[in-house]
Amino acid sequence: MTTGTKAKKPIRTFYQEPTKSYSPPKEYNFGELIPHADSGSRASLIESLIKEHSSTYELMEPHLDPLPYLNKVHAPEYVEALEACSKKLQESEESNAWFFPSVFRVNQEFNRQHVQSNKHVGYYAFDTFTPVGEETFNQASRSAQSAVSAMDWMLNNNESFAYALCRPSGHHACHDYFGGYCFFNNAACAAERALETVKKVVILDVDYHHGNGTQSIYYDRKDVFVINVHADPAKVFPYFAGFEDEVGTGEGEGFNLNIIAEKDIQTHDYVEILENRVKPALLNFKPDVVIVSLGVDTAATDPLGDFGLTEDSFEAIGRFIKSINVPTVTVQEGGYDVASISKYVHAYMTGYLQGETA
Ligand code: SP5
Ligand code: ZN
Repeated sequence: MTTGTKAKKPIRTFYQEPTKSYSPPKEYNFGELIPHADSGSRASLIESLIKEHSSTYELMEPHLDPLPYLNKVHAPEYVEALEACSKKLQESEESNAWFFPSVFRVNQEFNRQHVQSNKHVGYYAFDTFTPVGEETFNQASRSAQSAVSAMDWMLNNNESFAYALCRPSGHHACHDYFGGYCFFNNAACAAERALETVKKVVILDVDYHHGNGTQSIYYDRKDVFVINVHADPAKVFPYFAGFEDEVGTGEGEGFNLNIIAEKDIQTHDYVEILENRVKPALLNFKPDVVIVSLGVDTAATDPLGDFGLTEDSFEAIGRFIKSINVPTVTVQEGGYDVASISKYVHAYMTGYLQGETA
């Protein structure tokens, strides 16, 4: 039998219902309320993938308790505060209650940690457009559960690829504060599961936005090398992190790599960054496992981003990942062109699978 006729393994996809009902209604946009970009309709991503390409994806049940990993990546009092906030909202009179933080701890002289009411959750927040709802804690925990389960499954079964279809996203979530539509850092939780078995992990973040949370969690560590390709933070969110001179600190110095891509960037230049800048650094590190934080808000059609990537670009990114030849868990991050996100994710997976026989 030739390898050409060998049936390809499906993409093992870790995902847990329900998530459509989880839909922040609005976000602040410079003084105005607009429909929230992380709308419940983003959850249709999975339906589209499964319905349109049923032989390519195999739905897997997330099986691993995420709590130990949440408490490792995040401050336990932060995890508790988020749980308490969602619970208080459930107990409130209002149905489908959402709390928008608007008072933050920043660097104030006095910062009393007393999260007794949901109104205090701003202690753990860094922006106004990431509201907390009744289902936020559950949904964010399940999202992390998909990520740790994908990693656990891949390592336990000696497999080389798995996909965690996470929502909400994770890469803006820091050790003890949330923002950028993210609460728990799903990629970091997966990294912590990996480190129980292996020694060195790369997190490659290709979301349009810089993954400030992932960077900050691993900034002083040399066992997790964080590589980010993203839009210029001088111009776009998260504004205060993601510059190229941020290279890590202490033991972690040299194990954080930020690469800023220009507005309107297209396939050729994007792949050149991956091949010429990401690949040598990544391979030189000799990771046992790679985690890809896959945002498809780099697409030309994305309402938040201003990159110029197309379906072909995502295929090329998938082929690139395969060419790295290291076991990989792909974790879903952003992507807000709801009508096309499944097309972009599928293109990435197609590229990966093509790479397999190339
Ligand atoms: C996971 C992820 O991709 N989070 C991104 C959060 C970025 N939020 C920036 C929102 C500010 C811009 N307001 C939207 C205007 C839409 N036209
Ligand atoms: Zn993003």
